[in-house]
Amino acid sequence: MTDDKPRLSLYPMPNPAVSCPRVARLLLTGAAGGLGKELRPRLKAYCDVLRLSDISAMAPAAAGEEVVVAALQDAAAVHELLRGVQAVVHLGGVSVEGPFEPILQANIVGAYNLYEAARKHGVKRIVFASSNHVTGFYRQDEVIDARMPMRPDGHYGLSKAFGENLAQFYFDRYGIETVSLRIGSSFPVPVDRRMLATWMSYDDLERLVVAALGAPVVGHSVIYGMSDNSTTWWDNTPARHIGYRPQDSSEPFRAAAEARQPTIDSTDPVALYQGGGFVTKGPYG
Ligand code: NAI
Ligand code: 15L
Repeated sequence: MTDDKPRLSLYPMPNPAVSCPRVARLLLTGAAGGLGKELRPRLKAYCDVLRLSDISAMAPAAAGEEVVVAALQDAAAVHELLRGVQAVVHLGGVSVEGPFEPILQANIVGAYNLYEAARKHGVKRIVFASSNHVTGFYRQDEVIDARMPMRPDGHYGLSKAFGENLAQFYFDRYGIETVSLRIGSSFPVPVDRRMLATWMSYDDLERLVVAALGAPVVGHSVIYGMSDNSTTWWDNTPARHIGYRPQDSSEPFRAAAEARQPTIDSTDPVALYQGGGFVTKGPYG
């Protein structure tokens, strides 16, 4: 894609490994969270205006930014949030396993509100932060791809499965395109043996999000969010059309991760299942 607008010098330069059409107004939900804070300065290079939203407080708007505090379960607020927006990177919501009610409100009702508002405002592309926990009950000795049945590992994984189904429905019925990113573990470094397989660097996260925004035709596509790790449980071949090519790997961190976790008990569910610790959480009643 070409960028025919002059680049403002106060914007960071885009990552040279990725390309994306420039979006006039891009909405980033979950902007106060770990990944939101990381993507905030990076996504400014791909849009004229970056609208940032979260239920929590965010740093004040800088040039080229708009900051809107909103709860995803508030349909009217989410409707206003989508006004004037061309594309969305939807990170907002509960990001860990826990009791059902908060997950229901933020992740299920919230995602529904977002897609309804997108439909009403004619938004055509959403990048949805799904999770590896949609398939967390596959074993660590299985390599799976996104065409295999979902096996959510808890309330959180169920809510992300709902989000992916919602995305499929809104494409089939209304033509809104989504790339669902089944993110593994996106943190500064991989800190344990499981994360040697699931880790995605922040630079690769940017590459993935920008590829998902810029791929010309995606319908509803599902891709696992991981770096080019030597150990992997996920085959992204069916999503090669998105054009995501990770550049980083967990391998340089292997020795440190293995030293931190010298032994594993292969009968422990945490070491057995791809979802790791999430598979044993709960029940909450
Ligand atoms: P995070 O928990 O740091 O950020 C989530 C943000 O959503 C928070 O700032 C929170 O205030 C906001 N939020 C929560 N409930 C809300 C509500 N009802 N209304 C509006 N905003 C609300 O999570 P993180 O790590 O930044 O993850 C971002 C997204 O990526 C999440 O959707 C998470 O499920 C997903 N993800 C992240 C992974 C990772 O490794 N960091 C792995 C897999 C998925
Ligand atoms: C997720 O979905 C969570 O949002 C993140 O905090 C990590 O727990 C990650 O999965 C993981 O599986 O490591």
